[in-house]
Amino acid sequence: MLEKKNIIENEEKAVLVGLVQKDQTDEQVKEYLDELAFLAETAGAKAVKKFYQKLQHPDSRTFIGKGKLEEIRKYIEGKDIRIIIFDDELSGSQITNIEKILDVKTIDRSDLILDIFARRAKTAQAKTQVELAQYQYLMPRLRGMWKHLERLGGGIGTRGPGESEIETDRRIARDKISLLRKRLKEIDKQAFIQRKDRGEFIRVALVGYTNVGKSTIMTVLSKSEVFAENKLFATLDTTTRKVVFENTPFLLSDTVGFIRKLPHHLVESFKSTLDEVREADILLHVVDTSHLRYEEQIGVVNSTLQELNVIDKPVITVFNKMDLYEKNTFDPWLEEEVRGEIVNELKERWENDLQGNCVFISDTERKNLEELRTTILNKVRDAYRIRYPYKTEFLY
Ligand SMILES: Nc1nc2c(ncn2[C@@H]2O[C@H](COP(=O)(O)OP(=O)(O)OP(=O)(O)O)[C@@H](O)[C@H]2O)c(=O)[nH]1
Ligand SMILES: [Mg+2]
Repeated sequence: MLEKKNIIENEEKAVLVGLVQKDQTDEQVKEYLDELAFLAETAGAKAVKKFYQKLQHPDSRTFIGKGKLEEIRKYIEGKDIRIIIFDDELSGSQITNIEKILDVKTIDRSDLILDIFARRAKTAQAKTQVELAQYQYLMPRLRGMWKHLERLGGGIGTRGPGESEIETDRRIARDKISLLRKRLKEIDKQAFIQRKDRGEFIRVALVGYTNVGKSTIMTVLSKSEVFAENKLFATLDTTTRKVVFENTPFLLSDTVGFIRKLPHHLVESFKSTLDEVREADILLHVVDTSHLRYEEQIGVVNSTLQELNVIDKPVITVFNKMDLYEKNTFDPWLEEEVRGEIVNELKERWENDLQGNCVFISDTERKNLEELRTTILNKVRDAYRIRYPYKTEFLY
């Protein structure tokens, strides 16, 4: 029973559902659903329709209202819709109640993100971390899962699950969780020893929302190929390269991207992958300036860093994808001069806000990379000076 497989099959058609709660605008939730569609696509599904509803508070039984559920049921009737994806976390009983009405597999955002992470995990560390998060997520939802199977007639025959079967599953899940924790501890120990071997180099870590261009920047700066693609969570494992700018060496690390509402268990279990960020001397916070909600993404990254207890580190904010920003923002006929003014205004605003600790670049078009290199080099040298006030060989 407790076997995990990918929840989404290739090209499965999906319907997305979002809730506009108090303090949220329709616009916001529509964009959240666009992001959810991107997540679904990354997992291999195809979003064919989005529903959203305004409610002060989610319905405790079915999350959205009965009327809206009925509307969705009517829509999917006779269509080949295989999966319903909610943008918010659902409880086990909410999933059961919704599935009872819609008769289609229902999952939530956390489920989807966990599924993507599970597909993308390559190293033993990433695999163990994801599996741990999956079991933790599953624990409080076991009862709902049995009911689901019972209704679909799969796996357990016609008889419903007894308490003892659910209890057995709970025990298996608990054992599995403690086993995975132990395994992770072993892996962490080895990783810690490896990191210590890296000696006295200053460490710089790339952080940011998913798909902003961290791996692309890593490739450009380290002159070695790092996997990048236009999908979410292309990177799960930390990659570290030694980079030398003008005789000054340092270590540059590429890390897993963040996203809003990252499942809590995932942040927990990815803590060791994120040690690289915690132990870094300098952070390069990469931003996708072309994204409509880039300011909100900056906020998500900052609060995730806080959750990880990463505070008080020097940060260089790298406003990336300036090419795409200009393409999206400006009409083709707009004069060069006006464009320049608008871009300058944006730059000035952020330079004021961030006390000059920012750079505006396009890494695919190789724009302003020299400025980025100089900014990093200066910060790295500052860090060496603070750490080794009497040593100069690192600096020149
Ligand atoms: N137009 C444009 N596209 C860019 C730029 N930088 C990166 N991209 C594209 O953005 C997509 C994501 O890039 P990645 O480097 O994989 O992003 P990432 O931040 O490492 O993403 P995750 O590992 O998934 O968190 C790729 O398709 C890149 O080609 C840029 O300056 N301009
Ligand atoms: Mg990446």
